[in-house]
Amino acid sequence: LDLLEKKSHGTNHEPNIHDIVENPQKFEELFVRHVETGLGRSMYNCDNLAAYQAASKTIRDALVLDWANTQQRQTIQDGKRVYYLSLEFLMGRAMDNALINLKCETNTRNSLRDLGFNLEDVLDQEPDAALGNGGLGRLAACFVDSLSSKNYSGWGYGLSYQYGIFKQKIVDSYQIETPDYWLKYSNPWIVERHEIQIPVDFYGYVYEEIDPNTGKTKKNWSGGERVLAVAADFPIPGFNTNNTNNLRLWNAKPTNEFDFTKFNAGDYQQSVASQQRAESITSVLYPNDNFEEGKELRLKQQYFWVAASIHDIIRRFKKTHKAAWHKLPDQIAIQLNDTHPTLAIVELQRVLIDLEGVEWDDAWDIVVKVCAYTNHTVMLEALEKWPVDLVGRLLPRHLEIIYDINYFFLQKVQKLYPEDRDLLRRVSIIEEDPKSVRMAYLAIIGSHKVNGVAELHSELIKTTIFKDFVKVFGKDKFTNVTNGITPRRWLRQANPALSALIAKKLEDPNYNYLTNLGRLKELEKFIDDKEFLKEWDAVKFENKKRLAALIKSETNVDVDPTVLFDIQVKRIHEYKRQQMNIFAVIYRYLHIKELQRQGVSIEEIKEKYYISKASIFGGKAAPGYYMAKTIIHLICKVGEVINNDDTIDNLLKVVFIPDYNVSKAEIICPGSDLSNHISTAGTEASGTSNMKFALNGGLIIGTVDGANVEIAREIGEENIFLFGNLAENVEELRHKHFVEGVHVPKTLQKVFAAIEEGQFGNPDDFKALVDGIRDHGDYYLVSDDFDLFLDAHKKVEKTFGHHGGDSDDPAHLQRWVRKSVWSVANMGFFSSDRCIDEYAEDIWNVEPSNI
Ligand code: H53
Repeated sequence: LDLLEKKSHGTNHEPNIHDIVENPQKFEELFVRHVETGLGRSMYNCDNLAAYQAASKTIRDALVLDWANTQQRQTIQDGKRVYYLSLEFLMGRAMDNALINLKCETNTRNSLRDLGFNLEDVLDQEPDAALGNGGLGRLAACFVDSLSSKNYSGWGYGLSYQYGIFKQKIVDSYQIETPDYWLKYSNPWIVERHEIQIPVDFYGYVYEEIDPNTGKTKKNWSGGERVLAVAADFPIPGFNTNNTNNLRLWNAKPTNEFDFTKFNAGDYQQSVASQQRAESITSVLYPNDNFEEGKELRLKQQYFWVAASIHDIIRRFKKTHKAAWHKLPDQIAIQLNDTHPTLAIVELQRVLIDLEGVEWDDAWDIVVKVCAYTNHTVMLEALEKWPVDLVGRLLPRHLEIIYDINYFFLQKVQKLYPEDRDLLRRVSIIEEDPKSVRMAYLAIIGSHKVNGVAELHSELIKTTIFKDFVKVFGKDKFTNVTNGITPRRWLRQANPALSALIAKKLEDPNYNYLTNLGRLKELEKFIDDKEFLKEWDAVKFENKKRLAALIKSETNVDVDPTVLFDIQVKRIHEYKRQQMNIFAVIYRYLHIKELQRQGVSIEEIKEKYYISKASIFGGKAAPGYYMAKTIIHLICKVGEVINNDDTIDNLLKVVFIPDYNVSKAEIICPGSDLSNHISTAGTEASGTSNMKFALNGGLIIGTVDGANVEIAREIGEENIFLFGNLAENVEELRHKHFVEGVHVPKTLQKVFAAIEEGQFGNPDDFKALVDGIRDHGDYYLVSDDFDLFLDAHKKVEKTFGHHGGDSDDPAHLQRWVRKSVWSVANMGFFSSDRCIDEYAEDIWNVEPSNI
């Protein structure tokens, strides 16, 4: 420890982060060295991209020392470690975040200026690390930030996809997907660990042999195809601490074990080709959100990642604890982010019984104590089920173990409920027709805790999809950890002006409130301070201008920053109901046109009916999801018509921002007046963009769903526009649709009529969308919630008033800005730091390490 102490104070030769923070010359010197020797360029032809790479390398080199020290300290302290297994980490950009967490933004800005660069332009060169689809992947990214910032010893394990989530282009109002080769210029934030190579086997067969030590027969697996997992590490800096954890992503590489049979048969090309196939395992992220496609390569990805991670975790444990397996649950917690890593349960059991010779019962006891599972959805199409045949072919030994786990589990169930024969069928890991492995059930059985991600959701899983398991295990196994977001990225980084204003009011020049977000509550003191409300509103206005500039550059549409910005950005999904939003926009437009026809002037319309607004959309549709793509097409076509109607002044604009991603979200979230979180009640497990918008002072229009419920509780129901049918009524309404047919309200009928008349292009393009509601049961209850949605919007407009960007408007300040301040003051609960503390206490049983 003394040695570490010395090193972290910079007595070794390498510069550490503190040198760079305190000494701009040092930064400049290192920067130039990276340009000249690392990149092989001269300072005379160093462009922004090269500057980004050199600056990143400079910061990273320093960070790597904190990181190495952290790892050594954690090894010496030998406390319990947390491993967060997630198939997705939607990290976004790293450099800006590192500057903020390491508190060297100002120095870097100044140094870069001295060298002739502008920090923002340099930051803009970085491609997003977009190794995730949406909420689930971004949550994992927020969690690793919090693990570091709160001084936990916690690593992330994932896959290093060559291609992240596709890039979305809008061509002729349609979504087009293009590949995201994000590693084009190599990534300065990745530390390739070529020495960490773990062989992972697939296929093959199982055989029995006599264990020479015990004389008993034991099972063994001989794999038929071997791939190497090679580590690529991302250091994860904490805010205001030198605790720097690791995010380890695996790359698939061919082994050097050349296929000599093929080679000797003269088929050199083939033998090389089959080697190359190895790399395909980590080549691409599956682009579905809340939907499982069931492709063999996906299962291969899952096992590859899980096997490498378990092996790495066990190797680290054995270094200190040898074969003291009973200590494993005191040393290691593994969190399964959704069912994607469920095979970790099976792999850990296999390692213990087949490779380490632990008895089944002892091993299983350890596995269950180590693992915990987070569920993120109740939607059936998102729950993973793998065909038994496929699992048996790819992982023959694992299938046997799954059957054994199931056998012992069903025995237990039978003892508990001998008279309920059907229960066995219902809770079996194996579904009979078609024969498949229910991964969620396996995850529950192999974990000591199962959590949902918002209160409502955690209650729902206990009464619907996992009801029988509550009966078997008791309700204490099921718990809730409401999601959160990291305030470092989603306040400080996304909204420098607002975070500075807050720091000023809290008299916290070092921004310590960012790791103690409850302090926001102190803003309530200023709620009657008119000058403060004006300052607050002025920040929002600047952020809206920044967003308007993004919209201009992305869509070439001019939006007036003084109008209400009404935003819905998230993955496109029927359950999230972007279709309901665009239908409401159409209704508004038709009504405006109707009023115009009656001779009402634009001024009068503004006076009596509608305030001016811009409806802003963004989000990707899964490439194979026809309905979602249709919704995008409709939004774009409606935008085309409305934005080109020069008779309506600035009353209404509709834009679709292409390629919504983390770095765009950082501009979009601070720029909202209002954002939409309008999923059918009971379908959105939590939602996290609701939190991002609210933390940035935007108000919310939303259904009584997911975390909206808790946001309303925290900030006060009078500060959120809630509407719509409740989760408890959804089943009944669906049944009613089925029995009586769907009742489409007059308002929505008008919208459908306009679409079918061809006002927004070829009506055939939208047939499935309209028919799905009117004639095919309206599964997502758009018809039931539509008028309630319109009413809620009326309330929004009354509250917002005719603001016109004029900060002196007392009515606007009193009605709207006050709500904005009050909301932010009460958003402290939604920090992902709070989530991590809850996981640590209730599920992992770990404490922050001593720094
Ligand atoms: O996970 C988020 C939730 C959100 C939920 C989302 C999610 C995915 O992004 C992908 C698959 C899945 O099953 C769930 O839809 O409500 O906020 C993080 O928990």
